[in-house]
Amino acid sequence: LELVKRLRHAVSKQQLTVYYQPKVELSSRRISGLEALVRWVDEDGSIIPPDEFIPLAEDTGLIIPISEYVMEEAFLQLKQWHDIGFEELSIAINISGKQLHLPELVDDIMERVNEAQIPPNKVELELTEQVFIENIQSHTRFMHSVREHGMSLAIDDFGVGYSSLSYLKNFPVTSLKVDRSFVKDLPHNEDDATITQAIISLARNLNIQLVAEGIETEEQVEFLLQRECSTGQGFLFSKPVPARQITQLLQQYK
Ligand code: G
Ligand code: G
Ligand code: MN
Ligand code: NA
Repeated sequence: LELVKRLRHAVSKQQLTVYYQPKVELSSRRISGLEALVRWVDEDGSIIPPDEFIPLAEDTGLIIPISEYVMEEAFLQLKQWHDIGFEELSIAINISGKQLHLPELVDDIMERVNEAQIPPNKVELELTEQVFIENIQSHTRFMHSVREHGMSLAIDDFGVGYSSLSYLKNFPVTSLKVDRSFVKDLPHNEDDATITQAIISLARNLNIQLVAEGIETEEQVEFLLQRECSTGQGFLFSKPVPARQITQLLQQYK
């Protein structure tokens, strides 16, 4: 309960901030997009990671103002990056299952996208597998509406949930993010190599883009490139960092 109080306070006192982690084109190492990841900066300046407060925020409804803050911040930041010459960049926003019950969610997102004057096709929403498994009609409607507005839809942490591959066929998904647990022990762990290979083939055959998460070594990049997985994210390229560090990275690679 104490934590709820502190979180409520943090939201109202604007102690939240957004970090960004690059999504990288593996062959060229160019940054193609950024994932927005919320951080809580406590009174003493220490950073509280989302794992420690997102579940609580979901249970208390605080996820709604938090998500509104993250989107507003991230969309305005993307607009700035577009304006300084990086028009191709996209932004990915994590959306929790709890938010999908809001009937106005897509309209609310689109209003913010339009206000920030960014093209909807540069916005990607990341949903975890759980959302697909629940198979609630409102979720299906949400996903179709997202696509009709021209935004992209990714399945985050792919492969760790109770996967039914049928949802890849039934939902209008544009990309899959291979969970980092499969990438961690590549290329040496044979089971992980087999699973990753299978996900790559699946995505290719279904015409869905693939992003490998948690890339930390050059060997992993080599493995993925040989199997034609073209995009990745991970500490090898950059940890999640504040916007100004992303601007520096962008200018370095230009
Ligand atoms: O940034 P980090 O890797 O610690 O993130 C941990 C988890 O918190 C990730 O699974 C991510 O999806 C989730 N998360 C981070 N930022 C947000 C956010 O703005 N909204 C939601 N719903 N989840 C987030
Ligand atoms: O579930 P989601 O993918 O949204 O979570 C992103 C989280 O994964 C972030 O909190 C980020 O810190 C973490 N992450 C990103 N890249 C790496 C990596 O290369 N290694 C590890 N261990 N964690 C990573
Ligand atoms: Mn994510
Ligand atoms: Na993930």
